[in-house]
This record gives sequence, C-alpha cells and structure tokens, in this order.
Amino acid sequence: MVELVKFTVETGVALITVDNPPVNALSAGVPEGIAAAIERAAHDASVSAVVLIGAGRTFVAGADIKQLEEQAHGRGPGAPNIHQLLKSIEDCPKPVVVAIHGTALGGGLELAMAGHYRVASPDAQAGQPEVNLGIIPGAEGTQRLPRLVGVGAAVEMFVSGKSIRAPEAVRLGLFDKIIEGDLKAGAIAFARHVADSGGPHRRTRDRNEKLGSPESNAAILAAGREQARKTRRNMIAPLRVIDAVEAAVTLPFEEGCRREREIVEQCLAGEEARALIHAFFAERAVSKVRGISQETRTHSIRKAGVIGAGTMGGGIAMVLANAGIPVLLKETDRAALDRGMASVRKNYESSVKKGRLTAQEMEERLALIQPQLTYDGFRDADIIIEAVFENMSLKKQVFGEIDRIAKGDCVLATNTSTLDIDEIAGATSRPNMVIGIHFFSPAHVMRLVEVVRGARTDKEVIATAMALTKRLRKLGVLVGNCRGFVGNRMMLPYMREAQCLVEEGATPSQVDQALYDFGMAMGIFAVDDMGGLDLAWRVLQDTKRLTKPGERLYAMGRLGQKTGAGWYRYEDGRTPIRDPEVEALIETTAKQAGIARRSISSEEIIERCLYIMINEGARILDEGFAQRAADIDTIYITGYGFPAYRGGPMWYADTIGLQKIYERILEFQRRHGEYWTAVPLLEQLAHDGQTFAAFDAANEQAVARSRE
Ligand code: 3H9
Repeated sequence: MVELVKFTVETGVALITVDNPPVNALSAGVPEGIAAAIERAAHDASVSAVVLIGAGRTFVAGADIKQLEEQAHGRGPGAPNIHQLLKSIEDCPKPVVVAIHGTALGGGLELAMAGHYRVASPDAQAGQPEVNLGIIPGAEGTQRLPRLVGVGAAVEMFVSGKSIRAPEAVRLGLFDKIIEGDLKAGAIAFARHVADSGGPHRRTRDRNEKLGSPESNAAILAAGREQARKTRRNMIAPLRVIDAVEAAVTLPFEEGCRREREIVEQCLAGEEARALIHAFFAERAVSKVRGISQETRTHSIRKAGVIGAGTMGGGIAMVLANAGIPVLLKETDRAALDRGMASVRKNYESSVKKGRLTAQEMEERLALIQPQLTYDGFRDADIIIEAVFENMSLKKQVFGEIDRIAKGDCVLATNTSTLDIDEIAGATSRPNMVIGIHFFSPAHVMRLVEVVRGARTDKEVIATAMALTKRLRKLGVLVGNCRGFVGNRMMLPYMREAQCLVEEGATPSQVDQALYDFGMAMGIFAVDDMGGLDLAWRVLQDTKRLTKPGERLYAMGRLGQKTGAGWYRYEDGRTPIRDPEVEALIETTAKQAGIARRSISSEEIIERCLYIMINEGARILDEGFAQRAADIDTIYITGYGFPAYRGGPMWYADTIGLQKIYERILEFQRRHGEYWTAVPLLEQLAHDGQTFAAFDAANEQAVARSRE
C-alpha cells in the first residue's frame, strides 16, 4: 500500500509529508493520513511542534478534481468533508507550521490556513481558483481567507481565481515568513522557535480583526459583485463566492462554514461546474497523443530559424526567445526586416511598461533574435518555422530552399492556417520531417497552437512539436490536415450561417449581440472585421459559400478594421459602430435575391450559428481530423472565445441533447437546403441516445484495450 502521508520526527518536530504525486491532491487517504499524523503528534511527548509539508514538485494543489467531477455527475460522494481535519489542526495543542512550495491551491490553501503559521519558498504561490471550476472553496476557505488577508483582498482572490506570489502573501498576512534555501530545514527551525516562544498560537477562526465593519464590507461586497458580473460574465460561482464571504463577515465561524458548504453543493449540482471541470480535464488530455508515449524519441531543439518577419513570424520569434531558444529571423527585404524587428521591440517594450518584464530581460530576449536577409546559420537550426504570406507557390518555394539547406534531422514546420501540409511537404525530399505548427495571432499572446500532422509526418516529429509547444508555454492540440484544420474549418459554416441570418432579416449587430449574450468573447461579424473580410472572402469563395452581402462588402473594399469599415464602421480603428449603410445594403441584396425578410429571434440565431458549427465538428471527428470531441472544445475555448463555462461547442451540444440538435438540423435542412445535412456520426449518436463525451470515452477505452 502506498503511503500517502508520512510521519517522522526530527529534533522534536513532527514532520508530516503529503506524498501523493503528481500534485499532492487531497484524494481519498490523504485527509485521513494527515488527521492520523496530527493525532499522533499531539500525543507524542517528544514532539513540541508540527511541520506539514508536501513532497515532490508542489504543496497540495487542492481537492481531487476527479472526485469533484464524480459528484457533479451524481456518481459519487465527491471530495470528502475535511471540516474535522481542519478543526483538529487548529485545535492541536502544539503549533502547526505549514511549509509551502510550488502552489498551495484550493483545498491546499484551505488546509494551510488551518495551520497556526505558514512559511514558504520565495517562489511559492497561493490561490483559490475554485471559480475556474464553477464552484466556490468548500473547505472553509471563504471563512478563513478574509480573516487572514482582509475582506477586500479575499474577494479579489476568490473572484479572479488568480494566485498570488509569496512576497505578496507575506504583505497581506497570508504567509508569515519566506524561507530562503532549504524549506524543510527552515520550517523545522521556525517551528522550534515558535514552540520555544510559548505562543499564543492563534487559530485563524478566532482572528476577527480584519473582518471590517458592516459599512466598509457593504461597499467591498457590492464592488466585488460588480467586478464578478463584468469580468466573469454570465457565471454563477463568482457571485456565489461573495455570498459566502458575506456569511464570513456576518455569521459566527461555524455557521459561515455551513453556509459555504450549502453553496458549494449547489454549485456542484449545476451545469457551470460540469462544463468547467470538463474543460479542465479536456485541456490536460490534449497532450496525450495516440501512438505516442513517453518513450517516443523527440528531437532536441536548441536553435531555431523563422522565415518571414511579419506579424506572425515576429511573434513566433518572440515566443521562441521567451523560452530561451536562439532564433534566426529571415526576411527577403531590409525594410520588412526592420519593420518586423521594430514591432518585436515594441511588443517587448509594452510588456516592460506593464511590469511583466524587466528592461534587462527584454534586452536578453532581443539578443536571442538574430535578424538577417540570408539563410546563414540555418544549417545548424533544429527547427525551421516558415511564416511567409499565405500562398501555396510561395510556401513551396520556401520549403524547396530550406530542404536544400537544413540538416537531416531538422524539423520543417509551416505556420499555415489553411493550406495543405502534404502539398507543402511535397516540395521537399523529406515529407516525414514536415509538420504544421499553426500559432494563433498574435502569436506571443495566444496560447492555442494547432499542431497539424501530414500524411507522412514521423511520429517523432509530432512528439517534438507537441513537446516544443509545452516548452513555449503554449497549448498544442494535434489535428489532421484538412482545409482550415479544426478551428477555422468550423468557423466557416458558422460565419456563413450568420451572413444568411442577416439576409433573412437580422442585422449584424443583432446577431453579434445574441452571440455575446450567449457568452462568446465577440460576435462573429466583429471577428470577421478583425480578421479581415478578404481572408474570409477567399475561403468562402473557394468553397462556393459566399453570400451576397459578404461579396458586396468585399467588392466595396470594406475589408474590416484595417480599412475602417466592414460589417461595422470604425472611428478609432477598434470599436464597431452599427452602420445603416450596411443594413441598407443587406436589405437590397435580400430583395434582389427574393428573400422575404422577417423578424429573427435570438434563440434562432444561437441555434443556427452553433448547430451548424457542431455539425461540422462532428464531421471533423467522423473523418478523424481531431482525436477527441474534447480537443475541439479546447480549441474553441482557448482560441475562439467560446465560453469555458459552457464547456466548448461539443460539450454544449451534449448539454442540449444530440437528439434535439439532430431534429433541429433536419428542420433547418427542410428550410434552407442540403448544406444543413446532418453528419452520420451525429445522426448515429442521436439515434443511440449518446453524447460526444461518451464517444470520447469509448474511443479512449478502445485505445487502452489495444495497448494491453
Ligand atoms: C478544490 O480544491 C475544492 C476545495 O475547495 C474543496 C471543495 C470541497 N485534482 O496541470 P498539470 C492532474 S478544487 C486531480 O498538467 P502543471 C492533472 O489532471 C481544486 N488531478 O501540471 C494532470 O494529470 P495528467 C483547486 C489534478 O505542472 C496532472 O495533475 N485546485 C489536480 O502544468 C498534472 O497537471 C486547482 O484548481 C487536482 N486538483 O500545473 C488546481 N491538479 O498528467 C488545479 C492537477 O493525468 N491544478 N491534476 O493529465 C492546476 O492548476 C495545475 O495542475 C498545477 C500544476 C498548477 C497544480
């Protein structure tokens, strides 16, 4: 039996070590182990103080989210109630010092706050990220954190879900001391010192001095609710957590704890928690690629070459430099190269201004980027990433050139967002080394990267690209080589359907408002204006899906933000303003096409925009261009502003019910034509009463069985 909690005594101090890799979650056995160890320390006459510490890379990262997931789906009792454990720590007659390294998150921080003292490594972090899972802290965190850091700071941490660093935690009163050097030794010395001092060792529950006055709290709670509505649009948990803080400042401790428990249980019974817990595990599943294991060899990447110093190329060079990888950045003409480097510098300077980078770090990163007009040095590059203009013959020419220069084991990557990877690979003598690494724009900001496997890409090259995205602190999702890959491929029918809706009677702003209210970061017309109507026009034209209004706006040179007008007008270059000229144009094109305009509801807008997208997602899955429905969800949440609290488009489909979606698709097909034909996979799952989540689970099981 694995020992999840170890008990040792060192020079009169009991050392309780939680050892539950990878992140010391409070899984079954851990709370029980800590409780038994506290009991033992309390009764051991040779022990004068206790240190609670985590083994491995971090202190406790919270409750076991798998257990929470089971509870949210009504499949299990959920995370254990650790009230008794926390009480036994607080009531321990000997001082309990919690030693924190890595991250003390959620239940981990709640456990730490029951100790009498907290010491930490200089780089430790602490946070209550529960709202990111659609719940509130459920182990008395809402009652103890305000007592330690004050009501305002606690509300901020709960609503944002963001962690704070050790120095800030000390300033706020959450941590008592930062230990430089060996944490365990420092914590033991600290414990001995407080034991010798004789106390009092105050229980957090008794510390009411930071709980404020009714007047000051009313203002803080109102501002917190306002912040929650603004920054966590449409979400429930960030508002409910403030209800729990209100209980902390108005009720006795035990009653406040009971209120917290009620709220967390209500949250766990809701759609928001199920969706966000799905999103949490979906994001972590993307790194698991079928056919690739820990044993798969990867190429080591010590030096990179980037071709093209435009917005994408410059951004990619920054991302590589940020990870400490030297980059050669090549352009064909001096002016473009200078412009590219100036924009890289400007981006770094803006980070320095925001305090995210020091001036010295900026200079170090800039020094890693070597701008040049030739291929000098590319022979030593371990990876070359092409980021030139989106044109097949140009890309083939570039790949022909790098094929002649690059060393044999160099990974050849293209940043194309739509073009055929196999055709590009065909321009080289080594298609097995070619892969797509599709960064999203701006590359230095967006986390999502689609890693696109070609028909002949080696699995070592795939493993290398996936490992590289991790090293670059990006989220790499493996997709197949089809037009638009996964993200943009699903955008097209979505965009087209929105255009059909405006022809039939809606306005661009009405469609965008409905999508925004649903939770999208931006409406689709605003997105089209940002990306450029020429981009969408080219793809819709190629796939014969252009609508009349889209075609007319393109012909008028209304290409979106960059020309000051597209579906909207722009006065400051960024803020969309409703344009009566566009609405009149739409009415004219509809009349010419014989379309009788009618009033369209928000419900119809959401159904048609999303169901057509979901149908395309099902086609992508059916054709094997995505490994899992959950991967599609991750792509849409991290790259396309889909609300995480709805779990992504495929999860959202499951919550609506595939049978209902299938029936609506049949109805839309009757009304609008063949392009609304349901994909066989969707039809099958609907027929079987199944979900995309069940489809993923069945596939994972099949893969696991094939490995046995
Ligand atoms: C909570 O505490 C509620 C309480 O108030 C009590 C309520 C009653 N549980 O992210 P990584 C797995 S809610 C289970 O790749 P990193 C993860 O799935 C919780 N599993 O590593 C992955 O598994 P696999 C509040 C967890 O170094 C592996 O660990 N806490 C948990 O990039 C590695 O994860 C949080 O929300 C967990 N709690 O980042 C913290 N955490 O290898 C959530 C991780 O099979 N966790 N796993 O794919 C994190 O933010 C990051 O994992 C962390 C490490 C920063 C800790």
